[in-house]
This record gives sequence, C-alpha cells and structure tokens, in this order.
Amino acid sequence: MKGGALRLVLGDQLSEGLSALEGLDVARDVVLMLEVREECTYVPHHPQKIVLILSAMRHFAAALRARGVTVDYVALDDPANTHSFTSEVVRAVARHKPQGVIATQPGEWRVLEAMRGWEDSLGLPVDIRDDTRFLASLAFFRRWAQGKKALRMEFFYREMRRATGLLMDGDAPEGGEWNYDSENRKRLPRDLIPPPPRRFPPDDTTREVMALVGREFPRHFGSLDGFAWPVTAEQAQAALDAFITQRLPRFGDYQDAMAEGEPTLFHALISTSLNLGLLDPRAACDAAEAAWRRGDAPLNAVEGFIRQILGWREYVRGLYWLRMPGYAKLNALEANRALPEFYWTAKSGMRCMDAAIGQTRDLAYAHHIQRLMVTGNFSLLAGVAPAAINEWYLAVYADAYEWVELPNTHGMAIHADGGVMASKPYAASGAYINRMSDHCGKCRFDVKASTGEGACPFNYLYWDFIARHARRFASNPRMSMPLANLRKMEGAKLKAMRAQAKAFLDQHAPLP
Ligand code: FAD
Ligand code: DLZ
Repeated sequence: MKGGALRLVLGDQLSEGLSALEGLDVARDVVLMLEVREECTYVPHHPQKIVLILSAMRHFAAALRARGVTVDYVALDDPANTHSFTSEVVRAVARHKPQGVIATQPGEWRVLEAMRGWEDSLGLPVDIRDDTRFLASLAFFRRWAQGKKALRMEFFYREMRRATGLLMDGDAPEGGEWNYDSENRKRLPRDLIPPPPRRFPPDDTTREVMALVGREFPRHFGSLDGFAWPVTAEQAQAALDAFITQRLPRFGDYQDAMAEGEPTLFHALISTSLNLGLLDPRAACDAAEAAWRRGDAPLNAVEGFIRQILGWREYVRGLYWLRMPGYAKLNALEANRALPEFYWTAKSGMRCMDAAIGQTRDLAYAHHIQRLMVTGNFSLLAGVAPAAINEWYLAVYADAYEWVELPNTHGMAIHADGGVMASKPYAASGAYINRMSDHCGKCRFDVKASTGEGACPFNYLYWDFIARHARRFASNPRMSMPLANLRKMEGAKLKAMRAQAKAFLDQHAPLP
C-alpha cells in the first residue's frame, strides 16, 4: 500500500454502498475483513448464524476482488489470527502502514467503544463514518425523540411515511388509514398451506465454512443441517422476489398466526439479508408498494410489511443508539430468575414453546409472534433476568445483532425498560396462544384450566405475574382490565395459581 487507507468492513456491513467504501482508491487502498473468534463467541451464536456471516463475508470479498479491489482477508483458521477486531487491526496496520483507517459505525455499542480507542492506540487517524444503510439517520431519530415523553413507534412511523413518501397519497396515507393492523389477526385456516420460502443450498464456499464452524464451535446450540440462507446480494434479491410474488398477498392476514409444522407461514425471511447489508430496506419497501400499485397484493398486507421495515426496524435502531449504554442495564420489573433449561432443549412439554424453540434450534429462525408472545411472553411472566434472556435471543437467531435484538427483547418482550417502548407489557395467558394457533388442541396441558394437574402454565404464570406487579401497574390505565379481573378473583383460586407458578418455576428455573 502506498499511502492509501485501510478500510474495514465488518461481517454485517456487506453492502457495496457502505460508507467505509466511499471514495475507495483501487490503486492505493486495502479493504480489511476479519473472521475472529471473539465475534463468534461473545455469545454462543447459533452455528447457522456463524456460517451465514462468514460465508457471506467470503462471497463479498470475492466480489470486491473481482472488481480489482485489494482485500486483506484474515480467515478464522489462519494460524497468525489473534481473534479480536482490535488486535487484528493493529496487525493489519503493521502490514500495510496506511495513512489512516476508515470504518463504518458498527451495529453494537461494545464494538463502537473498542473502535473509539483505536485512534490513540494506533497513532493514526480513524474515521468512523455514519452507517447510511438505514432510512432514518440517527440525527433524524434524535430530533424526532427530542422533548417527547413517550417514544411510540406508531408516531415515528407516520413521520417516516411522510419523509419517504411510501404509501402516501399527497399528505394523506393511502387508503385513508396509517395502520391496518386490525385486519391482520387471523388464524391460519386448516386447508391453507403457505408457499415455502426460497431456499439456497450451500455452495462450495458455504460448505467449507460449515466444516470449519462444525469443528470450531461444536458445542454451540443449534443444528447446521438444512442451512439454506441467502449468502449473496443476488440470492437475497431472489428471496425478496419470491416473497413478494408468493407470500406478500397473505402476509397481513396471517402475520400474527402460529401453526403446527409451519415455521415460516407467510413471513419474508429477509431479516438476515437486511441486517447483513445484502438487501436494501428501501428496495424491499418499494417492491412491496409496487406490488400493491399493480394490484398484486392488498393494502393491509403491504402496509403491514412496510411498517415492519420502515417503522419497527428503523425505530428500534434509533432507540438503541439513543438510550445505550444505560438501556441494557435497566431492569424495571426486578426480574432475576435463571433461564429455564428448556430454552436449550425444547422439552418443556408446552407445544407452543417446544415448537418455537425446536425450530429455533433447527433453523435459527422463529417469526415475530413466536419470539414475542411465546418465548418472550414466557420469560416476561416467569421473571427471567434480562441479561439471561437477552443473551439467548442474541445467540440463537441468525438475524440477531444487538441494535435490533436488544430493544425487541429488553423493551418489547420483557418490559425491562419500564415502558420506554411499549405502554404496557405484552403479557398474555394461554387464551391468546389458543386464539392465534392450533398448538393447544394437541398440547398435554389444558389451556382452559388455570390450576391443578395439567393446567396450562401460561395461565397460572400470567395471574402470578399480574398479582406480583399489581402495585407497580396500578397507575397504568392500559392495565386496568387485568387488575380489575384480579380483584374479582376468588382468593383461594389466586393462591392456588401462585403456588403452582412457584412450584413450576422452582422446578425449571430456580431463583439464585
Ligand atoms: P417478517 O415478519 O417477514 O417482517 C419483514 C421485516 O420487517 C423483517 O425481515 C425485519 O427486518 C422487519 N421487522 C419486523 N419486525 C421487526 C421488529 N420488531 N424489529 C425490527 N425489525 C422488524 N429482528 C431482527 O432482525 N433481529 C433480531 O435479533 C430480532 N430479535 C427479536 C427479538 C424479539 C424478542 C422479538 C419480539 C422480535 C425480534 N426481531 C428481531 C423482530 C422480528 O421478530 C424479526 O425481524 C422477524 O421475525 C424476522 O423474520 P422475517 O424476515 O420473516 O420478518
Ligand atoms: C456476529 C459475527 C460473527 C459471528 N463473526 C464475525 C466475524 O468473524 N467477523 C466480523 O467482521 N463480524 C462478525 N460478526 C458480526 C459482528 O459481531 C458485528 O459486526 C458486530 O457485532 C457489530 O454489529
């Protein structure tokens, strides 16, 4: 390298338009990519997630090289690898003697903190550029949040609709409503079989990485068999195209449904590609809007899909960077239980839990309502310590990076932020799961029973949760209904449910 820059590309920054690559001088600059053990083990990531990232990195490096870019790629099994971003950047600086280092802001606070120390430790300029692969800049989010008492996604989403013009008819939302969620809560009919998502069987590069990951991380939870994630931008586009034509039309109707033997329903399975940078969020929204304008998908489906990306995805990222690092330490409900062992075995006996955890083990994927209303709801009701459940979600899903995982888990699912994200906890008894799924009919627990042998644990855990936090929620108008029902409940029944909740939890997740 003759006086060029060292440009760092992290594993979830695999976008041609990455800010760290802007102004790249092919003759003088070197792109640095690092496979490091520290990133593979800071939580015990699912093997499919590690394979996905390393294979996508190798494909991205090959595409850069094909354009004539010099890529210095340090592989996981390179004997000289020191296995952390910081120590590998130090080694690369010694190799290339660059003028400076250029990076894009990482997706996790912990990595940004490390990067901020590099200028001093390297004695070189380190330019950490904004990550421009989102529809809202962090400055836009900060401005929107400023002075607001409550940071509700719905209002942020409306601002984003106005700012981008997506699904807008002048100043008004298309169809007259901002949100069609009330139409999106149907149960899956028995005779409706969702078209399966597009699969991408491993090529030679992926197979090589699978062997490496199998050797290096044999004890991580999760199966590698059946790996089929898109690992290139072309494959990610093909996955999106297949979703838009085959599953988007019914995405809205069955967005909240769960069904036995249907792990993906009408969902898009594009979060891994969006989060790696293989797919552009604006392009995904535009493709959905175009399908509606052609008359190929109804408005409730298209609005619902666009809201997930333009609304929720952008909102959680803004919130993460606004509130970190303190956000991760909040524990508003003083939850302190261990994570039940069945989060690693899928053997709780509850069909809904075992289906969600079992497919997580097999696919590194569960859809939103399983994450929120099954495994998330269980942890909320049980009072699992935030650090334990946050780590589980960060480890087990192929799409998990802290910027998106933490607000969803800590804020939305377990209410550890005390209401920053949601005005009330997403707590539900077995009745909700029964309404939205066909699990309960085949379950060994009885969803209609709240106490006694065979009663559905979600029922007694729900009332134990409401009773445990009754004083805390007394001033929350959105909790008035369950609190009124609690007051009407016969004392002996409540006592029996609370005793059963304690016995169940002590058996599976004792207090420390
Ligand atoms: P679809 O249901 O088809 O939705 C389309 C896209 O919308 C997704 O690909 C995703 O990019 C976006 N989206 C939808 N909901 C959300 C949301 N709440 N937050 C951010 N983006 C959203 N998503 C992640 O990408 N990574 C995570 O680590 C993650 N952890 C979660 C943890 C919990 C407890 C919960 C409740 C949700 C979590 N989500 C996470 C959000 C959501 O569950 C996933 O984005 C979604 O299941 C991915 O599958 P899909 O692509 O089929 O999504
Ligand atoms: C998650 C992950 C894994 C498992 N491995 C790597 C890696 O070897 N090299 C790399 O550059 N990135 C990896 N990642 C993604 C990083 O953890 C991610 O870039 C940071 O957490 C910031 O989001």
